[in-house]
Amino acid sequence: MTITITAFERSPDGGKGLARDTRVRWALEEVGQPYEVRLLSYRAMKEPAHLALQPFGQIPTYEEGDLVLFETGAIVLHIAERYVGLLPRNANARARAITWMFAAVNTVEPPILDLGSARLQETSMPWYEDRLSLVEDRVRKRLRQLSLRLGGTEWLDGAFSAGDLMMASVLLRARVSDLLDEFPNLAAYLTRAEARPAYKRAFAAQLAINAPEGSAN
Ligand code: GTB
Repeated sequence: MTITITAFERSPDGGKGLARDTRVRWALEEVGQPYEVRLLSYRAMKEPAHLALQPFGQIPTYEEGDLVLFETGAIVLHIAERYVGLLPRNANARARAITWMFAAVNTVEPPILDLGSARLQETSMPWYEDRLSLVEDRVRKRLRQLSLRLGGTEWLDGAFSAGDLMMASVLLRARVSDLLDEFPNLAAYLTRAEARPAYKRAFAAQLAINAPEGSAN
């Protein structure tokens, strides 16, 4: 059955892989499933046809036969459950990998997103510098906790899993702020994740669409 995802016609990041279709592409590459991409303009994302698939007018979505999903956590979990390669067979190990997926989107990602919004939208506010340092400290707190748990291990819990895929996807946004470099084991973890052939294919696919003219090679 054909899998179709949606993505930005042109991502605001110009192909840095920060838009969330990248994590879905990555999951599909890890499990070896081909997929098609429907590119959407910002306006098309707000039209009824797309709102019927994604009530918040966002990308990505996932279509497979008559199944339509949104929310990257749910999409990656679905891919990991349907195809082999992203979740361990052992029931407890599987539950722990899923726990890391939730930790990524529910506990680590929110302060990182908040930092991104502050830097993008609040720079002209008189309280910007004060708030920035508070928000940065909230990110640092989560990164420190994650760094302590990861320690010197390769992945979060045994073999690479959907938990690592989601966590690495979230950390990519933290790297933009340089805070990640304060935690060398997390920076190395992210580098390991990006070195995976499946990630490289996913990154290249989104870059081919989003890179400024002539810079994709
Ligand atoms: N919780 C949802 C999920 O995980 O699926 C969030 C989806 C989401 O935020 N989608 C964004 C979107 O559609 C694109 S990925 N935004 C348009 C809107 O809300 O109207 C977020 C994103 C966008 C741009 C960059 N960038 O340029 O660096 C990075 C990440």
